[in-house]
Amino acid sequence: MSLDHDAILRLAERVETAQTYATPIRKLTDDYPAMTVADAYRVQTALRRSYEARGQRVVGWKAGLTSRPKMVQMGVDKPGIGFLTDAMARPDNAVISVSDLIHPRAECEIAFVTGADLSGHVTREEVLAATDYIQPSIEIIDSRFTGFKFDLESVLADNSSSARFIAGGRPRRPAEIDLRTIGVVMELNGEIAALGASAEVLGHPADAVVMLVGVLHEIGEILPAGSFVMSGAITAAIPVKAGDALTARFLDMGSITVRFGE
Ligand code: OOG
Ligand code: MG
Repeated sequence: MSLDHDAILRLAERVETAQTYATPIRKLTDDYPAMTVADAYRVQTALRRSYEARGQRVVGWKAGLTSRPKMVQMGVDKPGIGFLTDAMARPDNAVISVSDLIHPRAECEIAFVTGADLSGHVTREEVLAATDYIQPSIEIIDSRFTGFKFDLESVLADNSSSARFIAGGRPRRPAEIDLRTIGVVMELNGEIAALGASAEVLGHPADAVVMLVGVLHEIGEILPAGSFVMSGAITAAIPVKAGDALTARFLDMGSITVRFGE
């Protein structure tokens, strides 16, 4: 850590303003080149506290940059995490407004819903044992940085580009399904836009939850029972705009559809 407390609060405010008004900003390391990953998570924590002070509730967490297609697309080679609040949730079949987003992109992810606390250094088996069910999800990300270009420190401070998320499809118990071989197809306006399989996510999506719980430990948090956890995009993210319809189909787990409007 290298930034003082005032700088952390200033950066959190800068990010919150960009998120609230959908106005792009320079990446934070342009002005604070000494910023570390630990500083970035301090900014993310200040942002989380500010949203909570405004009445939003943290309902879960997301892992990001956990697949090779995402790392290649974004030019970042390490995963990270972000928080999810009730205000970011949208239902299946929702029309998602894009006028309060800068340059949204859609991702398909395997989500975990936990039934027991997880903390510290956990194993894949411990994650699976603590998982009530897994479920399809779509994440709408929206980097607050100009041109959707960032480095690891900047994107973590921007809550890992979190914007909206949708859960749907058919929930499955982790023991019923091979979590590595879930095929996914993303259709944009009826055309196949991306496809992949869940093993793209760190070899096994539960390992993204292992990583996430480890980062939570480093920032002094645990993953409480009842959390909704997204394990990270399986394919590269797809840019979306008003008028688009996106369907994510998950093998043996149903599908989720969202439409985008002004
Ligand atoms: C960072 C967030 C990535 C994922 O699922 O990989 C992410 C970004 O690409 O803007 O949510
Ligand atoms: Mg994501």
